[in-house]
Formats: sequence, structure tokens, C-alpha cells
Amino acid sequence: MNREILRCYLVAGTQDCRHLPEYKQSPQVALLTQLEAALQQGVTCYQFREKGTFSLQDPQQIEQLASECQVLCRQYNVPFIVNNEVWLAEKLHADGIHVGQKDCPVEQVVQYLSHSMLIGLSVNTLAQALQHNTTSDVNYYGCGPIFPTQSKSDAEQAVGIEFIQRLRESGITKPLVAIGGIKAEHAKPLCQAGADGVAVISTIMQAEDLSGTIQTILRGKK
Ligand code: TZP
Repeated sequence: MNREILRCYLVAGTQDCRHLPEYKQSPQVALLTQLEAALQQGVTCYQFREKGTFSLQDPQQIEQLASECQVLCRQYNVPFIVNNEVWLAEKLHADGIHVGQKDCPVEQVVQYLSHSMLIGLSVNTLAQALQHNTTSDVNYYGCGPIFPTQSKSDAEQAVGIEFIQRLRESGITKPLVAIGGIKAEHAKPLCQAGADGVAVISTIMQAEDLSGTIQTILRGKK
């Protein structure tokens, strides 16, 4: 896979839009508006993650929204990745699926999919990363949380920037994207430690200066 797509990776669903003015009108409009603004400013990948207390629950509404997000991503030539919901990724022919350690095992995901797509896996320990290091079924690792996060209620212990360096020093060669509590100015030290980019929810969804935030993230990787 092209590691460049991990440079500025936006993860978001309607649960991350409650502060936006459009949310009162419709959570879906709020997400689509902020996603399009972020795409215009140059995010390199988008993960549709509709999850948690304030997320949509109706599968039809979820599919409709995911499909609209996918259309936007196509317009900007940005990969559209689905979080965890293998049925949705399969149905929409997404560009990828991202799974966590507690989600469907990667081997089962591969078997379920009728066509090939990128597979991302969250890792929080070196052992987890070593497990898939030499297999081709996982295309990239999402590493973290790097710092404590407000956006995931069941997040694991924060691992710090050193985790990325440790993975590289231990021979992990797969593309790595750092996630969890990351601010724009962390992109540079994380990339210097060996990350191919950073994935964020709140830093982009709550940005006061969206353009500046995304440019700073993109400049983190030289
Ligand atoms: N996985 C690990 S941390 C996290 C996810 C989905 C949340 C990241 O959100 P934020 O707001 O960028 O800390």
C-alpha cells in the first residue's frame, strides 16, 4: 500500500460532531459538512467510525450516511475506510476496513471479504504488532492510544511516542499510523519516531483553524 495515505488520517462519525452548529439540524449534515471541509484542506484518508453512546443505531441510516461519506471521499480521491463493520465495508466496496483487537479477527475478515481491500489493525503492544508482522493480511497498524483520549471510552493505556520508536527498533516494517490524543504539533515527533502519519478525531473535528491544523499535520512528515 501507499504509506502516503496515512499522513493525515481523519477518523469520525456523528458522535464526534455534537459541538458543530449543523448538528442541531442533523447529525449527518454536521459530519458531511466537516468531512468535506477537511477533504478540501487535504486529509489523506478517512475512516467512517459510527460508534459509542451518541452514534446512530439504525443500520439503514448508518449505511446511507457511510455511502454519502464515500461519495465525498471519491470526489477528493481519498481512501474511504470503514471501522469494524465488515458487512458495511463489503456492501459499499470500501477501500478498506479497520479492526481493533477486540473486533472480528483479521483472518475471519479476510475470509468474509469477496474482494481485496486494505486491512488496518489497532495495536497497543509490541506482541500484537509482532503477531502480524510477516503476514500480508494486515496492511497497516493503527498504534495507540499515544496519549490519553476523550474520544474512545474503552481506550487502552496510553503508550507514548516511544511506542512508535520501539516498534521500529523491534523490526516492525509495516506502515504505521499513530492515534489517540494527538494534536497537530505531535505529527513531527511521531513521524521522526517512525510513524507514517497520524490519525485524529478531535484535533480535526474540533479545530478552530482547520486549514492550519491540517497543514501542520501534513508538514510533520517530510
Ligand atoms: N483508537 C484509539 S484512540 C482513538 C481511537 C479511535 C480515539 C482518537 O481520538 P482523538 O480525539 O484523536 O484522541
